[in-house]
Amino acid sequence: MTSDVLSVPSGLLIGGERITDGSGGTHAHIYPATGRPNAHIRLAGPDDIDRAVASAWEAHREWMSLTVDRRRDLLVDLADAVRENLDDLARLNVHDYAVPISFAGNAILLERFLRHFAGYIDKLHGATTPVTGSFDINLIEREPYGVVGVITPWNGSLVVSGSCVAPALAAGNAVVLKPSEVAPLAALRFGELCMDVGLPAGLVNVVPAGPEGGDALVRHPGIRKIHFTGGDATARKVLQSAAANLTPVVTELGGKSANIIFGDADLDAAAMLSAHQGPLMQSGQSCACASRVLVHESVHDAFVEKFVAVIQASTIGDPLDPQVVCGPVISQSAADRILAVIEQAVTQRSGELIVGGKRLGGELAQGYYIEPTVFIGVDNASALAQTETFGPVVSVIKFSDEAEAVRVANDTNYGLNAFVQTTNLSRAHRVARQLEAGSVWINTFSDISPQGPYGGCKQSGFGRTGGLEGLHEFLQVKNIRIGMR
Ligand code: TXE
Repeated sequence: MTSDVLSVPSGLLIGGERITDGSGGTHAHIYPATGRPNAHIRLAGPDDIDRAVASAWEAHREWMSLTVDRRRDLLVDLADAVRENLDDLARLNVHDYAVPISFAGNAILLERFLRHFAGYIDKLHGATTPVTGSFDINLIEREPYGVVGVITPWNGSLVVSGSCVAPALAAGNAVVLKPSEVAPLAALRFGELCMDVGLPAGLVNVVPAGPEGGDALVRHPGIRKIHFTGGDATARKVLQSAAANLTPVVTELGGKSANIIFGDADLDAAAMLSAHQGPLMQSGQSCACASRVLVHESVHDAFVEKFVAVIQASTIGDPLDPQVVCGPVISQSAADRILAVIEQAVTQRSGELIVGGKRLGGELAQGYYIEPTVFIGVDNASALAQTETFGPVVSVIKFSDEAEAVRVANDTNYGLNAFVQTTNLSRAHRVARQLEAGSVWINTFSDISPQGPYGGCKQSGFGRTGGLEGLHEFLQVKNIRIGMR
């Protein structure tokens, strides 16, 4: 199981330059599939953040001095460069967080977001309105913030970067992108592509950093908006720090998504989707993990049998093996935390453990591998069903009617995604409108697209990425009134 890393900049990208002496110290990047370091990353400290913000302001002014068609074409060039380097980016995704190469191709979303939002640049327009009681002219304009900070989690850093950086640039902003210290590699490569295609130096600065560097970014007076993606615990710290300058923040947080299997569902399709959207995809380390599977009593046993069969037939192992669909979890501490969740659920009889529950040994012993794990008969009030596990652990809960399914699905502090498996069109629409979730996926995976606004409600955050809503997050409205006396 190799962990040799492709050549990546082991530094920061600030103002179009590679800074190898970041003041945030050096982070030994551990490859989760082997438990061994595969890169040493210089992290940004507060002074590096300050340099990045200053260079971003210069780049913003240069970016806005270009015509809309020139900005559009540069973003299209960046999308082309991402497509040309997709294999490299996918492999760096693997080296970042050991996501299986079979899934790492989701880096294509970065290209899709860039190409999609490039298309807005020469179409962004304002409006004029009449004025009550006057013949003045009233203009409504949408303007960029100037410099925005984007903070991304370790999982799906390219997808999250794409969903934030693309609209931010299209709106006219410069960006200081802070990937997680745990997964900086692919983001740094993306930063290099920004330089290669000729974006103004400093338009996209990539500054891997931990909490200290992240906090310095949030508190920086030169940062006019923050887009944060991560856990709700960290989000609370970010919001407290952002209060210092009353900096607006968008938050994309965790989830505990319900996946409702109705009696009329195609059980084979539902079992396949539930297994991959549940414990298998990114080893359940996804905000969109369908971690609570609600099954109608009429099909419960038949579904569970099929569900377990799909999981047990899946290949777990080396992320660089194209046959592998489930890799390790991100770290030793994550493995310890997830195993403790499983142990607590067994001890407290939160449900019946029917599959998995242990760390994998043998040739996988060096990596942080946990068996995909399924509990049935789970009490939705238990910690197992209420707390985001962020690992390959799912809870199966039986329900008897639609109203109960909706009630249980909504009985959570989160509200990011929900999934519905049914062949009844009326039920699909009826249930989708009752579910407290920012995104509802009916008979399909959470296949994020640039057109669909993505985000949560309740403690899954606020604000959106994608769609026109995602673009407007990076624009602020100005009203201009011209007196015609
Ligand atoms: O999050 P963390 P992680 C969520 C997922 C899970 C979490 C896991 O549900 O809850 O993210 O990702 C930086 N000030 N989503 O462990 O620890 C940190 O360096 C400023 C939801 O990475 O919250 C990292 O870059 N920044 C998502 C980022 O915050 C700070 C999809 C997130 O770190 C900081 C993917 C501080 N004080 C994961 N402390 C979605 N909704 O789309 C840390 N950071």
